[in-house]
Amino acid sequence: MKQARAIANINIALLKYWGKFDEINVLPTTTSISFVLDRFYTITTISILPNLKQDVLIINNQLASMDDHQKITSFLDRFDRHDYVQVVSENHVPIKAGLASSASAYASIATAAKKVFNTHWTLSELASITRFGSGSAARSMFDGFVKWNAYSDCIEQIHAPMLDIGMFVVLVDANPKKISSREAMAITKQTSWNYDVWVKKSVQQALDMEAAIMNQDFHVIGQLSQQNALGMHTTMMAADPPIIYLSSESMRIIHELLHLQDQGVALYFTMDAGPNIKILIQDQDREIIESLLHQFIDPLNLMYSKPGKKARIIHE
Ligand code: 2P0
Repeated sequence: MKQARAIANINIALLKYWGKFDEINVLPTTTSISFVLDRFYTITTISILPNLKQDVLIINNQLASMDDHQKITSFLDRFDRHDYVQVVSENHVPIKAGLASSASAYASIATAAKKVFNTHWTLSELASITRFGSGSAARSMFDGFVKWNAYSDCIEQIHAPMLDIGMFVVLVDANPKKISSREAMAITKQTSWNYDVWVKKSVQQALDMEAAIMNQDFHVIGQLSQQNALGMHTTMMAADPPIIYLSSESMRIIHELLHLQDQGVALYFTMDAGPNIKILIQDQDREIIESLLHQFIDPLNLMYSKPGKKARIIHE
């Protein structure tokens, strides 16, 4: 029996990927920039077992749905393999709640698959393949700040020191979302009247974000990140039918955070394809900001994470 086990963290985009220029080749319309969070991860073990007549996929102790089975099997077929495998994936992420569990899932599957199928790809080639599982997963393959350029299949680390930052995740609702990111971004791109404006704006934001990362400028990074996320959500709301991931509880928290910002508290927020809110801070401010957040967020729904590491093999 041959086996490989890999771990991958979720990543949170400071500039978002929301729409494909080319759906078949998974090429994004915008440059996205992210970093991984060490608190949320997926561990995947892939085993080549004798006598398998098809792939066996177990996610969180349950057989994968038909849909997931088909997606993961076709993803594994990209590895020029000669065996069926057993894939056992454990998600340590609230599934499908806009915390990008598909990113850590596919990044860990890709990393374990490369090892078990003995595929001779560079990390860059592997990351590029990973995007076919889930676009955002490709960004979990690197340390530090990671960039995926618009119209490109190239995902790479930005070579700059990591800032001493952290992120609070506010869990607003851990239920599965009603519409997948894949479907929602396609509807947004096709129908939203302000989608092109957001894409155009993101060109300058990407240049500014990269410069801010090079300059280690936390405030510019935070401001750009917040503007970009709010912009992404306005494109969804302007779609037909409108896509609204943010709930009334998300909005209540956003108003409280804006109020803290007005008072000079150094925090910035971002939201993905779900109602949860992520709050970017400098790690040195953690204690004071946490006590401020506790005034309007149940501590049970608040989780803090530092930046994590790239996807990697943990056991063979
Ligand atoms: C991101 N999201 O940049 C954005 C922000 C969600 C909101 O990437 O179709 O699940 O599999 O490539 O990777 C979620 O999109 O979409 C995502 P597919 P994916 O993190």
